[in-house]
Amino acid sequence: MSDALKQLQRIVGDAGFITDPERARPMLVDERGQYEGRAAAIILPGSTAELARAVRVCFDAGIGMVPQGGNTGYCGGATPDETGTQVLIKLSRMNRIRHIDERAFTLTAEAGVVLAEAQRAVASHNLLLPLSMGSEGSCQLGGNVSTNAGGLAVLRYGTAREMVAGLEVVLPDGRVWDDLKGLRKDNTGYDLKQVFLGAEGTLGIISALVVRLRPMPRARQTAWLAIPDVADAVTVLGSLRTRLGDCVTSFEYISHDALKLVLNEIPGTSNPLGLTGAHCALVELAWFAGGGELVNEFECLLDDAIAAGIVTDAVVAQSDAQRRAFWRLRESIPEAEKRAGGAIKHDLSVTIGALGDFATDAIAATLAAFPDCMLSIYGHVGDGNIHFNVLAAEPAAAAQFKRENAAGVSGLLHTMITQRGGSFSAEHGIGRLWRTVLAETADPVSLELMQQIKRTLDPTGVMNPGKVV
Ligand code: FAD
Ligand code: 2HG
Ligand code: ZN
Repeated sequence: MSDALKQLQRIVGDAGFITDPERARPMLVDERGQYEGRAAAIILPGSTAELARAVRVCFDAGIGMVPQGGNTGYCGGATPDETGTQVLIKLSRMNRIRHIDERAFTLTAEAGVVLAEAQRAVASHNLLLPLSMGSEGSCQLGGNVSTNAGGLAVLRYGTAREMVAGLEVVLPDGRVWDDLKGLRKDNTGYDLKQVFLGAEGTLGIISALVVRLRPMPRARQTAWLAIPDVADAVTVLGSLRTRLGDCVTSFEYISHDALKLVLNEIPGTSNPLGLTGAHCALVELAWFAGGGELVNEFECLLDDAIAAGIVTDAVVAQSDAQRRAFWRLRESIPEAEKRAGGAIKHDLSVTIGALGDFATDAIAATLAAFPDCMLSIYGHVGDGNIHFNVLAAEPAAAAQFKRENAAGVSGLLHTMITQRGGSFSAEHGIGRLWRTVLAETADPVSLELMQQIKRTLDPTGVMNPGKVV
């Protein structure tokens, strides 16, 4: 073992130094099984001080460092490369909640706190941490803000970036930047935290953060709608927002084939509206007061939409169990895709008004070029963001289908979305997966600025090398 590795072991102790290959393996393979890396060591620091000392050792020795949270990211950003020279820094032991401030509506926590645990902790104070996604049982706050995660309630509450009131970051040379004051207003110079949010661990390791919370709504209503297509979903959402305002928290689209995949692959699921062959939307409203009027207005709106033919049928959840069953259908789509052999995945966004036409054209173009595929299209229509996932028609052919068609399918869809001024990675980031696409498609000045920021904060390139830029 090199001197540097021996120093790391001394800093984090035996509890924080993993050598057992069985324990190491799940941390060296990414969520989608696209990358398998090797590491010189895997360390789990127990505090910011330990993390900072460990980073300093790596910096001095010129060792590349790869931060990892829950390892649920989609772009291989948390996986070391294949050389076996990098050190994987896993944040799981830094999982303490430091403070919940009921008057300031903030949570101060270490970066390794699992999102669902943070949600539960603040809920016991009648507060809401509005970030929510299918991976919340495993992903960590540090990973969430490092990917600027989106999820299921961006429509009302914004992406992870908008929930951050303060950060503590260990910089690539081991210095600690402490900005955990949690101020609502602070215009003293540049807002430095923005640079680290969504940086996917390439500029420093987030060790703690202050998260903005919301009051816990007193009531909510969840409905499952059958709709003709994405364009109609966008129209329905427009009416919802105009007539009900900001109480619309989620508006998720689920294509008929995505729903069919879940019903086939996930035991215990059933179609809330019977097998009508329609596409669906999952709508959730949440409010504090004036619920009677809201519920009436929502029912009138659904009647009007049905009369106009933009909704063909609707069911409102009558219990929490039914609400959870609706959400399970939506959140199980990634797992259903996995069970069907996996998908060539895309995370696309355009301005919401352009989403309907984009979906129609992209479906036609993909089916024309790849007639042997199955499309699983779903996602956060309220944010102009859909997951346009392409699978082999037969699960048995999935591996070969993905191998032979991934470049062609993704090239087609990324070209189409770029031509429409959209984004080829709306919420999942760049990591290792889309680094070349970013380099090829980004505005040259944007790319130059990103590279300059990287060089300024990480001049020797030791922080998550080979990711993003
Ligand atoms: P990791 O996967 O461990 O890391 C992700 C990136 O962040 C890596 O580049 C890593 O180096 C870096 N990183 C991690 N921790 C730190 C830290 N403390 N400091 C600096 N860098 C760090 N994403 C969405 O946006 N919306 C969704 O709706 C959504 N749904 C999902 C559903 C499922 C079933 C799954 C499997 C994933 C989903 N994701 C979604 C993707 C993923 O869960 C999110 O990107 C999540 O924020 C990643 O958090 P993590 O802790 O797992 O990060
Ligand atoms: C979701 O919205 C996630 O469920 C995952 O962002 C999307 O698996 C996917 O393609
Ligand atoms: Zn998503």
